[in-house]
Amino acid sequence: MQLKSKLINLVAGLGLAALTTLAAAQSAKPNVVILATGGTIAGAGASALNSATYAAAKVPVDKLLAGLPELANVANVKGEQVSQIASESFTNDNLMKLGKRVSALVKQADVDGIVVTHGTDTLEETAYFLNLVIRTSKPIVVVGSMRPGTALSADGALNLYDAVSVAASKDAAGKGVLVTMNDEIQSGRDVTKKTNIKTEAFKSQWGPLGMVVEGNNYWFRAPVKRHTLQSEFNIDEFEALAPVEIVYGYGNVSRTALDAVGKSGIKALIHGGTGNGSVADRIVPALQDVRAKGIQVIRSSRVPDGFVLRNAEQPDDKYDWVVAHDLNPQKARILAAVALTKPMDSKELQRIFWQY
Ligand code: DAS
Repeated sequence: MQLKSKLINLVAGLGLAALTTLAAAQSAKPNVVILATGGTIAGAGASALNSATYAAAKVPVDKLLAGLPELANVANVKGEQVSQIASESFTNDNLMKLGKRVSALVKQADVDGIVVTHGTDTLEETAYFLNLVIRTSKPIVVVGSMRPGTALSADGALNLYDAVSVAASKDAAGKGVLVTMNDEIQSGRDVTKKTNIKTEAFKSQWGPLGMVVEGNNYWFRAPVKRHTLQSEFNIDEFEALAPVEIVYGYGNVSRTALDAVGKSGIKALIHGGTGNGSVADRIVPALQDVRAKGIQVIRSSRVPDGFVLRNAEQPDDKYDWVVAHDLNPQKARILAAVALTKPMDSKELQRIFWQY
């Protein structure tokens, strides 16, 4: 009888020790929350050969995490399904709902980092939005994939592992919102989807901030524009983004689209011009009419790289227009939509475009 009770005590003791060790190991690991929104990273195709033909936003976050047990090596992860959509269908309401959740989570002492899984089509817009309005130095990493998890050489699993690894890293704090795609760590402000059909799709004209390889971060530069804790914008202080639309410049362009958009109740119009933000001579009066209605006019460019010079292609001082600096039209829309949640004149808006 004595031997039996000794054996039971021994096993109980060993079990307790193992549990204590496990608990200690878990408490030693950072806590990362994964907010899933949909996209290809949650996509599924009919066969392994369908790397480009598939349905996005099908796999729930719990299944994504269950398929990647290696995440437990780097962090204690929890998943939340914020939405399940292809990101080309994102709206300002989707951005606000996601941003409010991120803002609430980063205030929690038991949250060390956030990962947002997202479609790649508008990933750059969401990453820039969070970069502007979330007041935290904790790492926030937005991640997607160019191929569904069902495809040969799918990129989602490693992109997600990299995202969690970076979000769990102390050295990723204070660098603004980050994007991990294809082994690179990009700035959420600078990165854009440059290619629409290969895994090396995301680039910044100013280069990545660094790389992540086998769970280790290698940093080579840091952002200089204002973000997160240094931002004057805070998602806790507004409930909706300002309405802003984009019109493009091209040969033979007419003012039809611009006139229609100018009547839609917007607060700013982004002109994605040719070259250095050039405006066709027949479009200048149309933009002046828009400005005369009190709508801000912001000159961006359809050309991927470079930046729009103020008073170069157009007399911005004279017309009371703003230039988008190096921001492409879709990023300029995000900044204007955030900035114009507050009343301001074009001089103040131009300062914001220089600083963010
Ligand atoms: N339609 C794309 C999107 O959801 C799929 C993707 O690349 O994520 O953004």
